Amino acid sequence: MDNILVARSSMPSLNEYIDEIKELWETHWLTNMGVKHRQLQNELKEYLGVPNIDLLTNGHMALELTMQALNLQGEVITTPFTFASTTHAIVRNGLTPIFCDINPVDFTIDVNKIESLITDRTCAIVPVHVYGNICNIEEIERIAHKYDLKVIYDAAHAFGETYNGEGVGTFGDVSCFSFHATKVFNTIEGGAVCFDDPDFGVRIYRLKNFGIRGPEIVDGVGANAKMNEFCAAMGICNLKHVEEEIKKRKSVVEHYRNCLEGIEGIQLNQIQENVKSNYAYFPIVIDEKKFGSSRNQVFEKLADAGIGARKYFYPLTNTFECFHREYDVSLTPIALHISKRVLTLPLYADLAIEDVDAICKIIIQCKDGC
Ligand code: T4K
Repeated sequence: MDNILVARSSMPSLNEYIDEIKELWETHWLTNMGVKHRQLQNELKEYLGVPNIDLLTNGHMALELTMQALNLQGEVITTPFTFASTTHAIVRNGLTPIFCDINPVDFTIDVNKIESLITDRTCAIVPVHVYGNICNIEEIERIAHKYDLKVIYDAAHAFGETYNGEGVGTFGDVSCFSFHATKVFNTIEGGAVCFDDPDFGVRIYRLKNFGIRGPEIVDGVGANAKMNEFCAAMGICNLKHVEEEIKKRKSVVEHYRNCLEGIEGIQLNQIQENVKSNYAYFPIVIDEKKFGSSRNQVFEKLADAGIGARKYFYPLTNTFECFHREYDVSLTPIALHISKRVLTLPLYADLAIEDVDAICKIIIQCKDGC
């Protein structure tokens, strides 16, 4: 068996991509909101069912510039069970992350614990649709409304999902997507913000282009976060195949479920009601006492066989060295518990069913000791 990694980029055929980028050799227009950028933006707006969208260089800049564009100040309630990006975007904006625990069922923010963390310095909530599991949108909306807080969803894992038939990008003030190479839909590197308020759209557009308002006016301290034409062209190609890709992911996930369902000590990712899933990740949580082997032992056994499962998301962001123990991890006990037990198994559209079988076999062999 060849090495199998946790993800594998979806790619169009080489000819399809060449056809899409050919005209760039005629126009010599390679970046700065060109034809491909505009086309992809329009197509994604429709596909995601959102009122407004802007494209950026990556999901991280989507988060970082969103917080800047909303002029946030003070404390932001978020979770530590996420990729570095979510927390770093908050800290890099000079904001203070206040870590809320997650719920043990779908690993999203525990809405019952948000209100006790709100102070007169709280300005926003940044929940994460982790693994594509949709947060408790109604409750977050209720709390945000009650305390007049902004809501920025980290929707990096939730591309194309719907909740009660509505695109996930329509919830909160802003939803930030990632189109990284490892995601369900990729533009090589890329990201987007989805939002309702046109004024926010003006601000984010300027911030992604150095704060330039007009040829002779620069009235914002912006960054450079423009998606280039080659990335946009990759997105145009990949978008044509994304439904098929999600279908293939679904059958991989169903096969995993069939193989691993009901094994004592293994918790599978929950299937959410009213959610059209994109099958972004397949996490399992291993309870050593019941399963007989630890997450780390299973991880090592898989690695020995050339299978690159990943510990997304371990360590928690509130334990990162760069924060020098500034945050008290005992305040997020469920997140800590899950992060020590979670393993994200390989998942991509072309993962062969025989490979899923082989992965599951190794895991099952670890039952009652590796
Ligand atoms: N918020 C959340 C919740 C996120 O998860 C992320 C990103 C962001 C925000 C920020 O979005 P971006 O700024 O990235 O757009 C990967 C991705 O780089 C990252 O995008 C992703 N989350 C995170 C969960 O996973 P690493 O460091 O684990 O990636 P790496 O290089 O180890 O790749 C993982 C596997 O993917 C490889 O084993 C093989 C495969 N792969 C990788 C690359 C780079 C490919 O098939 N093709 C490739 O080009 O972070």
